[in-house]
Amino acid sequence: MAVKSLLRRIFTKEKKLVICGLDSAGKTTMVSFLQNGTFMEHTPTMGKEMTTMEVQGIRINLMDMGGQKDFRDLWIGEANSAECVIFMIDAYARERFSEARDELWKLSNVFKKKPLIVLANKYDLQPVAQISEIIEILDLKRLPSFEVLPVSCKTGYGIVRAFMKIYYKLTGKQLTKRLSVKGVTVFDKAGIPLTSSSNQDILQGGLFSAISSFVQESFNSELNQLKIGNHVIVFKRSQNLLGSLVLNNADNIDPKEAEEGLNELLCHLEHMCPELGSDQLEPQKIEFLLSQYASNLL
Ligand SMILES: Nc1nc2c(ncn2[C@@H]2O[C@H](COP(=O)(O)OP(=O)(O)OP(=O)(O)O)[C@@H](O)[C@H]2O)c(=O)[nH]1
Ligand SMILES: [Mg+2]
Repeated sequence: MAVKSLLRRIFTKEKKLVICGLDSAGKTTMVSFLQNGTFMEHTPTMGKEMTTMEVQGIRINLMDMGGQKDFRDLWIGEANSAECVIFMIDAYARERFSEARDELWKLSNVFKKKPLIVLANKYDLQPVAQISEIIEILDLKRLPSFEVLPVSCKTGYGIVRAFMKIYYKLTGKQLTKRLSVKGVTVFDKAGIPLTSSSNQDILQGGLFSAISSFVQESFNSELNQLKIGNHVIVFKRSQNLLGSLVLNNADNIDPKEAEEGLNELLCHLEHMCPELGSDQLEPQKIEFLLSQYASNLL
């Protein structure tokens, strides 16, 4: 890389992230989930495609590499000039693991000098390979440093956690703490709770009944916050659903930020459940989608 462009990158806080992996691993789906907050279908990437994101003052140039055989020769050049490389693997496609290993090891010289993050994608499907199995099959223990993280670029499972790790490897800075929500509940149009997710037993007993009865009684009111004891409960409505988040007063979370997080979740659920538009509800589907996406909020 030329001196001037190297210096420009250091001084403008510009970082390059490259995402490689076999065709159909889900690389472009990941990039678009990061941009849109939900799943979208894409055509295969021809060659490579660059996307730029600005995250907490750092400009990230994300190079999404085409995974088809014809484009794999392009990976090494891009990986060499990146600060961090992601290798994505379809954790459901066991029959392609050895092909993935061979392609990953063609980049091994790159990983002697810079961090490798392996994203084990499609963790919404069953049965997926466990992380230990992926480490074994890709022979990762022979590399000086690596990290393997499970994600689903369809449901959003693990996306925030993975991005926080990637951001740290890329910039050496921690992303500001995520929401730290205590519990999240989704209700239907009539205010009937469909499903909850929490990282403690917080949604059992009194607090949950209080939230549910509040939603039932004031479903059409404009009220979007409630204080109960040490907790703040934030409500948000979408076209066909209503969501609530329980926050701990002591955590000092900006309720506006919590509302934004809740809104993103509801938009994702509405987008993934088009049947809601014709007044059909599949509670099990919503339950699964919430359990996967909740990893981004809790
Ligand atoms: N079930 C499931 N499907 C996924 C997931 N991520 C991506 N897919 C699907 O996998 C297929 C390939 O996704 P892409 O993002 O186009 O794959 P890619 O790695 O960019 O492929 P190339 O551009 O050819 O290298 C699409 O049909 C996606 O809908 C996931 O997490 N779960
Ligand atoms: Mg692609």
